[in-house]
Order: sequence, then C-alpha cells, then structure tokens
Amino acid sequence: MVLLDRVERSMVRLNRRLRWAAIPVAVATAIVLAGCTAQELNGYLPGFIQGEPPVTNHTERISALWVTSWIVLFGVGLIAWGLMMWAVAVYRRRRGQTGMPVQLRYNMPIEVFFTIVPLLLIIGFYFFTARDEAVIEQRFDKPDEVIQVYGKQWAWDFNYVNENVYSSGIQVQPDLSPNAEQGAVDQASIPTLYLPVGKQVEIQLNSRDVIHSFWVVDFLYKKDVIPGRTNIMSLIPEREGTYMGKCAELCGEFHSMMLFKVKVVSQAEYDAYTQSLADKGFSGQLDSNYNRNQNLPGVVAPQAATK
Ligand SMILES: [Cu+2]
Repeated sequence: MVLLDRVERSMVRLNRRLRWAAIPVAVATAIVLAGCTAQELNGYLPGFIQGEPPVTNHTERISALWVTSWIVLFGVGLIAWGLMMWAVAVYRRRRGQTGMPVQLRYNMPIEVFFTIVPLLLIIGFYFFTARDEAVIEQRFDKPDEVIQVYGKQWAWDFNYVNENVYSSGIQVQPDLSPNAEQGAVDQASIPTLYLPVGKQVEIQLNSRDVIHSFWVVDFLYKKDVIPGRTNIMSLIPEREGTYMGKCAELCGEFHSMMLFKVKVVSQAEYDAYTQSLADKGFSGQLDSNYNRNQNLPGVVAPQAATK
C-alpha cells in the first residue's frame, strides 16, 4: 500500500509536469509538420509526389492509417523505453545493498494495466483497419472498366472485358545486352496492364495454377490470387504514370521474375491501346480454359470415348 501511494503521488506530479510539457511539444510538432514534404507526411510510402494527385482514390486513406499507426506505436515505444530507463536508473543497486531487490510478482494493478492497455491498442488498430478496409473493398455498382487478371507461373494475362481484347504475358526475360547490370531484366518483356485515369476500375484476380499475389507497389495494396476463386480489387487510378507491380506470394522457381507494369493513361490512349490489341488479333478472352490447374471442385474429369 505504501508503494502504491508513492506511485500515485509521483504519477500526479508527472501528470502536472506533462500538462506543461504538452504545449511546447504540440507547438514543435506543428512547426516540424508544416515543413514536411508530401513524402514525409505520408510516412515515406511510395507514390507521393509534391503537388501531384495521389496514385489512386485509396492512397490517402491507406497512408493515413499507416502514419497514424506509426505515431501511436512510437508513442507506446517512448513510454515503454522511458519506463525501462527509469526503472534501471531508480532501482539500480546502490552501494552497500546486498541480496535480492524487492520482488513485485502478482501485483494486481500493474498486471491489470499491462493487460488492458495492449488490449485497447489491439481493439483500436483492428477497428480502424476494419473501417478502412470496408471502404477500400467496396465494389462499384457499375465499374467503367472490368479487367480480368490471370496469374500463372510466372507471368500474367490481362483480359479487357468491356473491349473484349486480351494481352498474354510471357515470363520476364533477363537483359543480356553487354552493358546490362547483373540481374537486370529486359523491360520490353514485362507484361503491362493499361488503366484509364479517373475511371472506376474493377480488377478480378484469378490464378491458373498456384497462389500468387497481385501487388502494384504505388497502389499501396496487394491481394492474393487464389486458384478456384476470384478476388476483387476496386479502385480509381488518379495519376497518369507507369507503376511497377510484382507477385508478392512465393509461387515457385521464377517467382522473382513474375513482374508486371501498370500504365495509367488518358482515356484516348487507353482506347488506342485496346484498339491496337484488336488490330493485332488479340480479340476475345483468355479464360479459365487455359488454367493448368483443372482438378478444382465441380470440374468433371474428361471421360474416355465409349462405343
Ligand atoms: Cu506468383
């Protein structure tokens, strides 16, 4: 009880001091943040350029969740490190002390404290993540463009559903030119998905064989591509440009070569591109008949012909 009283008194003192400390801390934070670039304000996530629109309609929501989580966790870290240092300094062994220090096992208030606080943190993180995910996962009633993506060891096929054209990706090739850096890839061999800027896009993710993951780095979002089911991504690309994509689920020997690009272009360029696919004869869709994995539930095995 004596110990608790002492803890309580020092907490009150700390509280009073913290209140005075809060004002300069808030002012300093405001000054520091005012001088931040877009990159810094968004927690150094990729895809932010000063004065340019965010890459997709979800970018700001995702970066806000990331940055807020970091601030909260950093605060928790500071308190934990501070308490550790405090305990090390205050309860260090002094001259003339012998034997074991006072043991604090089964101290109910402290145990309740460090059960409740992490629980509240987890509930908080869960709540905000679930809230943002519900918005990000919201499907469009009538998307402007529907893209079917097929992941396959180790490349990607893209079906442009509205235009009824497709592009079939080959596996990315190494760059074998004499001056190429070691490990460089032939840029022209990377499968490329075109998306029109400012349009509601639904991306339907399918796999032809094993589990892959569709990750456009600058979109700040990735999603597994699972055989036998279709996962959906809904987004509006908001800034024209070329963005790197990759498979983010270890899927076999050449997983690291399972790259792709996303080109966000104007509607006119998009129309010209899909028209060029039609002109080259890539009309129709590369559907699930090309899946290597054909023994999924509900698929009837081919029967031998009988007389
Ligand atoms: Cu993969």
